[in-house]
Amino acid sequence: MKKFNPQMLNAYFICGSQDLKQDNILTVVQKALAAGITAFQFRDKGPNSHFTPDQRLQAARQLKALCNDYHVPFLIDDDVQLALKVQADGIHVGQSDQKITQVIQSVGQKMIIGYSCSNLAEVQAANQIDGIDYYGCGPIFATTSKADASPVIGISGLTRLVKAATRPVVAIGGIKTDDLPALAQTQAAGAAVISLLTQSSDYQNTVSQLRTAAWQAN
Ligand code: TZP
Ligand code: MG
Repeated sequence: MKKFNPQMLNAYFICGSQDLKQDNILTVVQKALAAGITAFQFRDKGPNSHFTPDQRLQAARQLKALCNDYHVPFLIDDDVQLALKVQADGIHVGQSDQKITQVIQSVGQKMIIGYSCSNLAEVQAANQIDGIDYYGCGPIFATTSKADASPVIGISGLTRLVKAATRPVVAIGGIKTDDLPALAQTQAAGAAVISLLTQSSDYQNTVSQLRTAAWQAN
């Protein structure tokens, strides 16, 4: 059964092996969970991933168990087969991943479904599709964590997308703690971050700032 709650978007951590230099992903995610993240997405892909497909599967199983211990939803980026195999709590898909309507058909009843939308046309099209739980909108600012990121939309772009969206929106891309008040003012439901946490020297403090921004209550 899917158990989506918009508050899970408040402090949404995304990570894969490509985002870490020497650290073990289990150690990093454990620290983030202990600090209070509200959702975790395993996004392991691209030429800089350290994992073979078998290692990725093993890591996904271990990360799912870890998130389970903390009662935090475990989502997988893009890979529907992997998500089904490890019985992930959710799947996040982009515009150029497997078609969203197919994803909904494969997992819709049992998994939380997130969908990336980076412009008004994408939000309006997504609004017409039943079964999506939330939109990931961005990149808000320049990011070095995603090579093929869409053009930056800024706070003004995010404001437009949140207004048009019929679902909760999590902001993504280049987000720093100083940006959180402005992001929350757009009535977004939270922030999704990679480097803000992987480069943080104080996970407790960073996650607490993410959690306590004045996000849209829903
Ligand atoms: N999608 C849009 S921007 C982005 C993704 C996965 C990367 C976000 O990483 P960071 O380090 O928080 O900018
Ligand atoms: Mg994707």
